[in-house]
Amino acid sequence: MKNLEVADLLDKLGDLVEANGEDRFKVIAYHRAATSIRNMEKDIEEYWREGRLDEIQYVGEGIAKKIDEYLRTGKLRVLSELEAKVPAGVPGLMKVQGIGPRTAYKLSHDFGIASVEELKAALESGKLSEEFGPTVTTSVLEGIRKLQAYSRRMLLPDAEGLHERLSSFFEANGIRIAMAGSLRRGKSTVGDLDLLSLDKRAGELFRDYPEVDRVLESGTKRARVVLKRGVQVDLRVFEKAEYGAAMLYFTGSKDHNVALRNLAIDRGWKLNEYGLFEVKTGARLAGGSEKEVYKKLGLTYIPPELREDRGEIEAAAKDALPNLVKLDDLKGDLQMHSTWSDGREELSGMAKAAKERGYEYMAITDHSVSVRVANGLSEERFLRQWKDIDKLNDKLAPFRILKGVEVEIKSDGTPDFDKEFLDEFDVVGASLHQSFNQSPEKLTERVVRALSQPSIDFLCHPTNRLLGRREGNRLDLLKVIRTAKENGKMLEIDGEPQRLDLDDVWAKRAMEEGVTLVIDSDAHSTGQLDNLAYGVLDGRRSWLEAKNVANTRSLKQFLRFVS
Ligand code: DGT
Ligand code: CA
Ligand code: CA
Ligand code: ZN
Repeated sequence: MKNLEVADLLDKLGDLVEANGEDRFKVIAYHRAATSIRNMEKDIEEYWREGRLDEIQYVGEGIAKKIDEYLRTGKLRVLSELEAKVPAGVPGLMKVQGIGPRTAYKLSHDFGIASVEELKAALESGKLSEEFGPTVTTSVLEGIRKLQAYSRRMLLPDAEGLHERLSSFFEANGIRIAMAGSLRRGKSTVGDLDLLSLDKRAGELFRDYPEVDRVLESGTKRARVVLKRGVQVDLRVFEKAEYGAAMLYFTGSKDHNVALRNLAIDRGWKLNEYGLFEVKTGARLAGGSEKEVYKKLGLTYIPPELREDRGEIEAAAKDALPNLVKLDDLKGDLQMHSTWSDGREELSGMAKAAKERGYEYMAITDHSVSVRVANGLSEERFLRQWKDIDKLNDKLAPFRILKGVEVEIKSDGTPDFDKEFLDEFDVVGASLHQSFNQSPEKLTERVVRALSQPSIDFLCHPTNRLLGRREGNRLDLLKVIRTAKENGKMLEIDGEPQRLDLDDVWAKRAMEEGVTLVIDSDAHSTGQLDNLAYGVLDGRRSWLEAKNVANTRSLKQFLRFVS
């Protein structure tokens, strides 16, 4: 599957076209097509073979031709030409607000500046003072800060922490604020925080908030501040009659909003952050609550996690939204580690903590022998661990510790242990921790081979992405999903906030293809058992119902399911 490859190609083309000083509309068109291809679920080569590339959203005739050239020949002539023309650092520099193609070219050509970091250093050292006056220097530095803050999106727990501290500070001062934006939608990374309030004093109060670095704006209707850790917070204040529409608008996503607004337009209405109005008379039709706005538009209430314009509006129109899985539905946790391998807590501590959380069962899934950096267990050490497990199970019954393993898939696609030994475990997850430098084809083959092993129950963190640090392996996920389906294997949503792997797009796809998912914490300490909640959020964003998740089953049903 070449979707990501083609999307990257178009983004690169857009950057170079922009650096070459060409038409803005062309640039936007390339990036828009790239995003659309990156997020689409269908294989682009399917479209290509059927000659239907131009049916992809935002792919017009010109872009379709380029994709065709690339898929046919593996090359794109215009791209090579542009690469020869545009100096290497230029596209990167142009990402800074206030740096256009000409300035970027000059910086690269005359000053040898090839990256944003180098630009920042040069500005701060005064090396560019003859080129840029003090006002421009300040605004370019601000542009760099914003860009870097953007590329350093927060992980969900960070954003939640900021929000919790903010709302208790406001509450202590008698003011209620509510969260909107990507955080309310439960997205795995959050750019900035969006808050709403009904209280006109809210904006002013920001000045007293200890974590504020700079107040950009603060009034009775809106405030914008930058926190010390570089995150921006936007606050808007609305009237009660507007509050639902405002909540809807600022929760987003933008695509969801656009789709709702189009529904309104079709009916001769207008939808914005103040309400739903009749265009002709200006009369207010709805706005006090989100539910009311949805209802008026002929939709059932859509939970924030689904608001991405990925089919939720069509489903809500037919009253066919999924009944999303909840944390409470989970009866056990299926991936965690102890001091036997790389965990920080002893097995007994993990088990007690899991039992205290009200689970019926947990699987301890320490690493297998070849993962030396994680102190992986040999067969002999597993045998000893099982004795511990048996003793603990006597003590903690009816709670049950399942004998599990996160078995390494070696570079040739075979697991660390042979079938006989693997069959002794109650549950077997398989994963890759090494040899990521293999080609996507090879990595896919490795995973496909692992999913053909009868003793393996599920694939752990399928892409191995680490948010903000490492892109996932470029597996052919569709092939992985279909292999899982054919072989009756499960795929994991790893709840560790840096992973959340499978992500919401692919977990949804897996579910649609009939694959059962596992949601687990991958905890390496008792506190990290909380990761389960992030996994559930990812699952909700993936449209999963309880029945799609293996560990919503009772112990008895689960054991039957994996036997
Ligand atoms: P983030 O902060 O990058 O993680 O993502 P969001 O979704 O929080 O986006 P943000 O903070 O830029 O804007 C908050 C919400 O405001 C967004 O989800 C939808 C709404 N919004 C922002 N800009 C536009 C726009 O141009 N059109 C529409 N319809 N809605 C917008
Ligand atoms: Ca936001
Ligand atoms: Ca915002
Ligand atoms: Zn792992």
